[in-house]
Amino acid sequence: MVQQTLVLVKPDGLVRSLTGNILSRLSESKLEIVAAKMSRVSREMAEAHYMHLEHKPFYPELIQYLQGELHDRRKVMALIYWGEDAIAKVRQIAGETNPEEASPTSIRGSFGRIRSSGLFENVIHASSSEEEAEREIKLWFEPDEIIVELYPTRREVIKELKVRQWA
Ligand code: IDP
Ligand code: MG
Repeated sequence: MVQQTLVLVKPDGLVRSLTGNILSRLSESKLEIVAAKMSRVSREMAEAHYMHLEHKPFYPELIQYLQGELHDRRKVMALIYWGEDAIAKVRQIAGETNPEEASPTSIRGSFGRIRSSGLFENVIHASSSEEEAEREIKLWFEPDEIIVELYPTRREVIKELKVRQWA
C-alpha cells in the first residue's frame, strides 16, 4: 500500500550534526522525499504534535525538547517520505521509542540516549499509523509545499492577504 509518513529530525539530531547520517539511513528504504523544510517550533506546534501524550509525566519536558529548548537549537527538519509501506519502513529504520531497547543498527539505537530526567532523547520522530501521518502532515505542511497530491484540497480566494516579499 502506498503511504506517506512524517519524519522530524529532532533538535538533538540537528545539534549533533546527524542530519546527513539520518537521511542516508532513511534512503535505504528507497522511499521518495516529497517535501522537506527547516521549521521553527512554537509551543502551540509542539503541543499540537504531541497532544496524545498530554497526560504523561514527561510531557512538559517533551514539549521543551521538541521546541529545542533542551539543546539550544530552536528548529527541526520536517520531511515527508512517500511510497510502498512507508510508515512501517521508516519506523523500522528509526527503531524503538526507547533508545536502550532499539536495535543497535537503527537510528535511535545508534544515536539516541535517555536523559537523566528519564526522557527518551531519540533523534527523530516518525508517524506510527495512517491516521497519525495524515494529522501530522497537515499540521506541519501546507498543500503547496508537497510535490504530490496526498490529501484532497480546496481552492479559496483570500482577499487582502498580507505576505512578505523579497525587497
Ligand atoms: P514514538 O516517537 O516512538 O512514536 P511516542 O509514544 O509517540 O513514541 O512518544 C513520543 C516521544 O515521547 C518519544 O519519541 C520520546 O521522545 C518520548 N517518550 C515516549 N515514551 C516515553 C517514556 O516512557 N519515557 C520518556 N520519554 C518518552
Ligand atoms: Mg508517536
